[in-house]
Amino acid sequence: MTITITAFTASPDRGRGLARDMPVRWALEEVGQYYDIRLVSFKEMKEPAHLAHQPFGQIPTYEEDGLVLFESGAIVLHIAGRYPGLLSDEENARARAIAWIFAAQATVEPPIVERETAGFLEQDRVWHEQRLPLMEERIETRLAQLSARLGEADWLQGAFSAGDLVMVSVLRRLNGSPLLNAFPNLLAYAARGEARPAFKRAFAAQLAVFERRSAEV
Ligand code: GTB
Repeated sequence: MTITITAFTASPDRGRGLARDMPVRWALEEVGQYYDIRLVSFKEMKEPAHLAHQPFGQIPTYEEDGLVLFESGAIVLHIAGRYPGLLSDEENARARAIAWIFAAQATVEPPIVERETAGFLEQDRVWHEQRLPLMEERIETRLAQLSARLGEADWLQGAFSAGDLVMVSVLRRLNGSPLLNAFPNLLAYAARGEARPAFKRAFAAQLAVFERRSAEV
């Protein structure tokens, strides 16, 4: 059965590939699985049909053979477990690569999202200016720790894995930011991820949605 995933009809990232359908697309491209996309508007995301698939009214979702999944990390893990190419066959290496999926979304990403959200929603608050350096410090701490662990290696756990795919997806949220630019090995790591043919195909596919939509409106 064809895999179907959901993505924004009109992504607020304007084709930059920062929404969370991107790691799912990328994972499917890495393992060579064809997929269909169902585009959903902000309104449709909050309606019962979509909520039955994603209880929080968000994208992405994933459907395959009667399985409906949500949470981009869980979806990438499922793809990596089901199809070869994103997780080692060696048990310990596999477990450690999975740990990096969790580290990316549960440890590195939260301060990045906190600052992003504050930028969107709290800029007019009197305390925003005071809070900003604290938020940036938390991001810097995580990046410094990640940078120290990666060192001069190409990937976090031996060969490229689902852990790298999710970690690079998280770092991309800081594209162009001095916070990321301060860590040349992380910049090079993210660039290595973006240079992968599977990433390029996934990026082009989401960009095509944005361009088609822009031509229509
Ligand atoms: N933990 C969930 C997962 O990983 O799947 C989080 C899913 C999520 O945050 N989805 C967002 C969403 O559906 C889109 S990706 N938001 C609509 C809503 O909550 O009503 C997050 C995102 C959105 C926009 C940008 N951007 O514009 O750059 C980047 C990332």
